[in-house]
Amino acid sequence: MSQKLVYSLNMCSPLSKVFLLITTILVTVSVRTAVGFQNTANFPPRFVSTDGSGGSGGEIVVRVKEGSADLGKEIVRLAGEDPDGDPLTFGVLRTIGADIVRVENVPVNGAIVYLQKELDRETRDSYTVVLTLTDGKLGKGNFITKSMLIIVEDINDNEPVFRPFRTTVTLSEDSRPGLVDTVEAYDPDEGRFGQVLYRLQEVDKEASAPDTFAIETVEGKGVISLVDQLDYERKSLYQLRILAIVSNSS
Ligand SMILES: [Ca+2]
Ligand SMILES: [Ca+2]
Ligand SMILES: [Ca+2]
Repeated sequence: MSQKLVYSLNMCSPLSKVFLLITTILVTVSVRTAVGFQNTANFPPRFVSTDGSGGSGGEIVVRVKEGSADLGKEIVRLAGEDPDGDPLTFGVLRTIGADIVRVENVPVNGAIVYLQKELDRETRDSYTVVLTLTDGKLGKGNFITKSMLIIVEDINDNEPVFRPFRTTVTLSEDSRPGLVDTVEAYDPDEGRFGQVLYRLQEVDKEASAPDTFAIETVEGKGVISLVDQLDYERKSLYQLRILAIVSNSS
């Protein structure tokens, strides 16, 4: 019994020495790795909110007016921060449509986005551009990105244009008051800027017929009606001039 016990202790002793040695080596390696990691780590920069138009959260939404009013103007200010204090550079990804803006870096860690193209809402009413941010340590072509939605607001820059219509209408003198014809003018602007109203304009005393014909705006169309009796012997030709007008106030 006692012999067996001694033998067993002898076997254990070298094993536990080896085990302790390995453990020590492992601990040393682990410490070196941790120190090395801290020396080369880079924390990426991030966008921060400036005027509430976009922080680290969702996309930035800005509104610009079509036409020349906002051309060259500042549309949004960007700001960023970097946990390591690296200097930051903002930019814009050169995707289709991104050339409508120019990003100018300003100290400290900020940028101003300018509108550099005149926009036409009737051609395109929104753009999404991708803003970029780097601390110079993310590697070539790598950026922190944030999308910016640019909504193009309407101005009243179109006049209504008449769709083809009949220029001559023949009525029998015994026609009863009622519908004569319908005209329509189209204005591509939005809302009231594109809402066409119709009026009859007096051409001259002889030709005009304010009491004989009337026009009403119904669902965007001009409905011309005969509102009086006709008398061929008294008057056989009427000339109507129709105005398509659009309110200029939004
Ligand atoms: Ca950094
Ligand atoms: Ca218009
Ligand atoms: Ca317009």
